[in-house]
Amino acid sequence: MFADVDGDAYLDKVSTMREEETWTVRVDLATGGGAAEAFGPDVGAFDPVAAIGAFDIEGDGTGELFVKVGAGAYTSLVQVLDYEDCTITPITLDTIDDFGAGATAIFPVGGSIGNQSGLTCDGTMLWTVYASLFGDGTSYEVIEIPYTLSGSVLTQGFGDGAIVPVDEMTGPLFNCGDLTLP
Ligand SMILES: [Ca+2]
Ligand SMILES: [Ca+2]
Repeated sequence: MFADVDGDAYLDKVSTMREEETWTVRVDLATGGGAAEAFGPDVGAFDPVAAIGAFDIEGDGTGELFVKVGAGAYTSLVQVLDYEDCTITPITLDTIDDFGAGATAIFPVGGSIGNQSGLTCDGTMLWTVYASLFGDGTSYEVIEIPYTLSGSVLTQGFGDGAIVPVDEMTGPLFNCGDLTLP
């Protein structure tokens, strides 16, 4: 698929390929050059790894790479990677309570009627969205947690919760520009 990764307004090619047990995500710049990064052997064991595209999370002019690295029956796993100076770097998490700090930035997107997970981008931050249906089925509890990107680290901020009636839910699943899950 094509996306502007380096911010020069020319579309670059983002692709994934498998060599034996290892998946690689690869960027070929429109102007020549590029980069590749291999995922660990535990990634893509059951599902094909697929490039979703690029979106500029923090608005610095260069796109971050979004790659589907796994999927269950209802949920996909989306990994976010940084592209900078011909190098692809997996983005890691810095969390408030240090639980999960340093972990690779991989987020669930999808879910069932009862529980949904998603990602939202507002041009300055990335938000994780979790919605769970109350037992009476009339409304969701929606929790949004912001992450600020600096270099190749996403730093977690304090989350916000809201109660949203079922008929006002618009499906918070994946709202980062034109990106759609493959
Ligand atoms: Ca470009
Ligand atoms: Ca960026």
